[in-house]
Amino acid sequence: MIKRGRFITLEGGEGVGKSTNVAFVASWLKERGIEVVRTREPGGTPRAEAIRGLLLDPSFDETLHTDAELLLMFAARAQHLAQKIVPALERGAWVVCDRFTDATFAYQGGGRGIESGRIAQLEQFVQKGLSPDLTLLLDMSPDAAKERLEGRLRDQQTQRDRFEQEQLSFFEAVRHAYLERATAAPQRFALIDAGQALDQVQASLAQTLEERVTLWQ
Ligand code: Z5A
Repeated sequence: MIKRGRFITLEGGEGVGKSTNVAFVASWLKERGIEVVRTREPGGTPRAEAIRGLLLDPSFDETLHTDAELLLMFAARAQHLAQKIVPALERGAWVVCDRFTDATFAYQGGGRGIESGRIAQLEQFVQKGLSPDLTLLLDMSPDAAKERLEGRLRDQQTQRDRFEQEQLSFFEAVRHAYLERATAAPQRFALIDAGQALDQVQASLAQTLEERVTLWQ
């Protein structure tokens, strides 16, 4: 049997520190001699990034239908899997991805109210059984995460994207859906308290990686 690389995802609501900690996880693995491909969703390849642009752009004078949003997420994912994730795993590299299908269950399922069975059908169609080996769920109150994000939006003077314009109740539903998924698959998920100071968050991530990576090698 071909030994494939491991697939690690980081998940959580907006502003919980996924981008910051994807970099931390990737360098932790590289320091141990592992080839790492760092990527994100929606996006990760030029065409999938173009779909990301469509999904996040708040400037259209037309609402995006929830089914169209769901299908675009999976269209980007199909491209990302075919062009980047699967080839990397097959050559033995490890993939560290900022968001994946748990985000679809949380945002399009929990947030938008799409029935999870319909999302699971697309998951099966697009992923054909491939799923992450480990999902690091960065969890904190959406209220506190929003404050962090406000600081960043102020510093970088960037506009809110289509998701960042949602109300707090939307992000509370997203958090609830993530926690339900973590409870349903405790062997895949590791729950990290993202409300702690960054060095404590990264100490928790390092401890989780130490435990899991040792098991895999
Ligand atoms: N989406 C979806 O609906 N369905 C799907 O299937 C997928 C995605 C895949 C784009 O994702 C949107 O797509 C997303 C869900 C939707 N929208 N939302 N919300 P994204 O991942 O690009 O968007 P995001 O979650 O909004 O990412 P973000 O704003 O970049 O947040 P983050 O990556 O989690 O946080 P960060 O940039 O690492 O940190 C935020 C700030 O906090 C920054 O200034 C850090 O320096 C600071 N920070 C980080 N950690 C700490 C700690 N521990 N203490 C204090 N400050 C900290």
